[in-house]
Amino acid sequence: FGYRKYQSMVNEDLPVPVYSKLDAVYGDGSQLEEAQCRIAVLNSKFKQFFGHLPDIYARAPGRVNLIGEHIDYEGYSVLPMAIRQDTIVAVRKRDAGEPKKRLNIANVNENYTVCTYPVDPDQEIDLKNHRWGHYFICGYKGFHEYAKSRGLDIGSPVGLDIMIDGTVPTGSGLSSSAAFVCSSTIAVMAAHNVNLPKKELAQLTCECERHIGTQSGGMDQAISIMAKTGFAELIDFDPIRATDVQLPAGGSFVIAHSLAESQKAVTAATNYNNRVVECRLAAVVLGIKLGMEPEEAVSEVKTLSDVEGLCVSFASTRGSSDPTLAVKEYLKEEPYTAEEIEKITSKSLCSIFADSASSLDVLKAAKHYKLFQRASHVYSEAKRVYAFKDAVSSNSDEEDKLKKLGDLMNDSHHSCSVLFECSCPELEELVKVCKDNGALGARLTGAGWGGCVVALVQESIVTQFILKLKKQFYQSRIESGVIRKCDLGLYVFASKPSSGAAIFKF
Ligand code: NG1
Ligand code: MG
Repeated sequence: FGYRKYQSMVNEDLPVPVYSKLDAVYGDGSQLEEAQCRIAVLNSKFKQFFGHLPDIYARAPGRVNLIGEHIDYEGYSVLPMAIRQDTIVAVRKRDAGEPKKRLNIANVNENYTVCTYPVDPDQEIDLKNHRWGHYFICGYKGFHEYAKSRGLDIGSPVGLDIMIDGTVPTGSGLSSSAAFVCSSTIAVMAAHNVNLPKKELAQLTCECERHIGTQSGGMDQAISIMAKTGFAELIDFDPIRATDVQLPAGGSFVIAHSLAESQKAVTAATNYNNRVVECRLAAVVLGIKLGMEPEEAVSEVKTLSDVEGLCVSFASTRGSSDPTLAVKEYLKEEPYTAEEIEKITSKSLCSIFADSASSLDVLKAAKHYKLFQRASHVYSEAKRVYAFKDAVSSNSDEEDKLKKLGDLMNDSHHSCSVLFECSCPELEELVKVCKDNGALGARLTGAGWGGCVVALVQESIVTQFILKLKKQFYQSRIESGVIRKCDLGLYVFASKPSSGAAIFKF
């Protein structure tokens, strides 16, 4: 869009920090006490299970995305912040001589039964049988692939004992998956005495998580690794970069769970990966309509950002710079059938996606393709991210800023809901309850189809606001037994920007 690139001020060239004390990450208040308790439990369960203490711990936080949904995989910048909830992975590398050469993955939460895998960095992950331990293997495989491709000497693979403790609610759009994959990758890396610049690790962990079968963009891993206390980050891709964003004082972000769980790894073919495929097709069709040869478009165009330049030059013939003008002109609102698209591309959809098994699953499940809606969402959402960043850095007074940010969040939600269709009835109800009770803006966060809402609320009314949500959204669900009253604090809470991944060696 010809926006200026923001000057980077962060530490993406530094390696993951290694600490010998918990307070470097968890401060000195109740969070520190909680962390001390978690480590004590991890250690005692580790000892009980494996007969030793762990050598090393890695932690990585979940995140809440403030704005910029479903555009990271299209190459556009996003604006998340890390939350305090995180995953800690404790690991001990078995000596080469020790028996039982397995990867043993246990969890302090006994609902997650122990998973074991062979000591084999080349193993295939059995995607048809989803197991929670697969997320660790994503990091394990990814780190070894990286080491191999860079010629790092990490010795031959040995058994690992692993114990996990996660506090990011799962299926909630707060990236429990990325917290798990990032902490696992870092734990394996640290166990092999390697450390990498954060930006390299952000790229690597994004590739790691794709082993689970979702065609993810890199937002979650980038923020989990590069976050800094007190700042949200504008994340750019290609190359990955993070720019600190200081949120205006007087505002607070409240996260509230819709209680609809979204199991992205299981629903990928109809939800997440479906949208990735639709965006690619929209980009290819736009490219052709704007003058590319079909063959060239099919082989070169991967994302909507690849054809943005063409869309903008089209718009300029109309005296505008808005890429959605080209979308309106060249894509029809009615859904496309596969045959209609194949006529434009002169190539069968199966051959376009022949190299991606998960995309072929999408084609099998899809009835039609909503190219107009998906492209309109992506281009407009990409603009809202910069508008958000600009509003934060503008000179207007805090109240105006907060109002502007809230409006952008509301527009983002509307676009996700109507154009990208990644909302659900529970999220719609919760967004409405938030707005009815004074939120300046409220939107689904993360992939959607369930999970959490993030609401921007005046700091002065946060306590009151949360009470209202409890009454108007959660009370009936407590009465009908969906959740327990004592767990409410896990489902609705105010959140401050927290710090990124770290390694502990005590
Ligand atoms: P969550 O909410 O963690 O499932 C997913 C993707 C992001 C991004 C958002 C939508 C993964 C690991 N994460 O997040 O990259 O595309 O959806 O904005 O797939
Ligand atoms: Mg996820």
